[in-house]
Amino acid sequence: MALDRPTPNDLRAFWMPFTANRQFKSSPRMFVSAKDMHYTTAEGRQVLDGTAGLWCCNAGHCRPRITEAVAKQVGELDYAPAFQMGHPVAFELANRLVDLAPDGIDHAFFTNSGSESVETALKIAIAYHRARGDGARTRLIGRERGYHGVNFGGISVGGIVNNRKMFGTLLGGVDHMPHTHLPDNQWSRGQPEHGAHLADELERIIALHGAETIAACIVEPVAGSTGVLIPPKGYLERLREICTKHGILLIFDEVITGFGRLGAPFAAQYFDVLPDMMATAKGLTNGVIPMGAVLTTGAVHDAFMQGPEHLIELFHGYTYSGSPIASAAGLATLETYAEEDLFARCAGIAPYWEEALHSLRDARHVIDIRNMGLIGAVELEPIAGEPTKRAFNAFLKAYEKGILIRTTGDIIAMSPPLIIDRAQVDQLVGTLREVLDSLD
Ligand code: PXG
Repeated sequence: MALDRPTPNDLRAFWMPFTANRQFKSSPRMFVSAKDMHYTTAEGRQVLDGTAGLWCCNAGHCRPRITEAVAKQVGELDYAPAFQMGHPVAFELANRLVDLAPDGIDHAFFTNSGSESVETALKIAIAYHRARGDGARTRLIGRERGYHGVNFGGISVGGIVNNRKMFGTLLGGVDHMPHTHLPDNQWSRGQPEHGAHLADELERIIALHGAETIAACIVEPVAGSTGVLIPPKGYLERLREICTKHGILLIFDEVITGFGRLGAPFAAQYFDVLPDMMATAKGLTNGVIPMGAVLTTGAVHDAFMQGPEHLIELFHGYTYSGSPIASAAGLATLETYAEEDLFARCAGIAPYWEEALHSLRDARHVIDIRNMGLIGAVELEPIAGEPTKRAFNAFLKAYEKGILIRTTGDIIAMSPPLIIDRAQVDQLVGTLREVLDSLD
């Protein structure tokens, strides 16, 4: 009997991530190549990338230096064991990363994704306190509307109900601060005025559980996936003060804000607030090869460096931590950012981006607009009784009209590669206006 095997073009087998599978497979949208600011579809159409892939291709697509570095590395040293053995490229990349990071950040622990960076940072936080004889500090504090990837720790500290309601009991000992998205801040450009006081909710949680039970507090400096929520003025500074006062580690999830998205290497520098750890990924390799890194202060790292020298200090790591090919991609990516001064370029075009986005204030269905660096969100009035549908329709129409945007709920989020020029900003925003005007 013939097996019912799918043909090569059959779409059944691939269970697509975070995708409306049935909708996609009934009318697929396929990219077959990419260059700089554009994707090419299977039909040969050019689509302007308004989202840097999934917030990761900060230098644009198929950049020669990165492509060549990966090709060279794969032919030279394809893989080397990551445990008890090393290879030079990973050490070089770690050095370059701590040079790029704020003063005080001295070490890099490699992972393969943002989700793994988050898990790694949470585990390091708990183990750090234990290593210092403070083993009761196991509680983790996240925030409503936080996104920290999809693994169990990340969805536990994350504040997105849909990401956890299907998955049963998660990490215990987790609490959440309120999100910072206040109606008073509608139409804010850059950092909103109201809401620094929301950081004091951490004091309330500390009073409830006792500081001696809390290991870490994790936040995205700018929340990306839940619709671009910009921290109110003074909020991150206040969080830092409270964490320092109570001996709690502050973790910035910089998976989106890292590598120039705000016009500085990291949000930590943009806001001038130093966390104890930073979770990174995405732009680290320009999205080319999966890789993440947790960056830590010397104090966090040094707490582990005790006891007999032949013993492993941290029981954690991945087969591909700092793999040669990912490391080569990372190095070439950092070189590309530096060579083209892309973080400064982002800062330079950010005011133009802000003006262009906010020009959509009078477009149909728009109820709020938010921006920072090369991140922007346009929030739509939901269709009554059918949340997310209007934004999803906007995404489909935008794709037909040649621009790639992302939607989350009824919010359109954009994060173009940092090489975008003014004419491309105009095209993105102009097309989006046409799309919004044509929507029910
Ligand atoms: N932390 C943050 C802040 C993120 O934005 C992750 C962790 C997880 O990274 P990985 O590499 O495990 O996916 C993310 C990922 C979107 C979108 O359109 C955002 C992400 C991923 C895919 C889509 O909002 N962020």
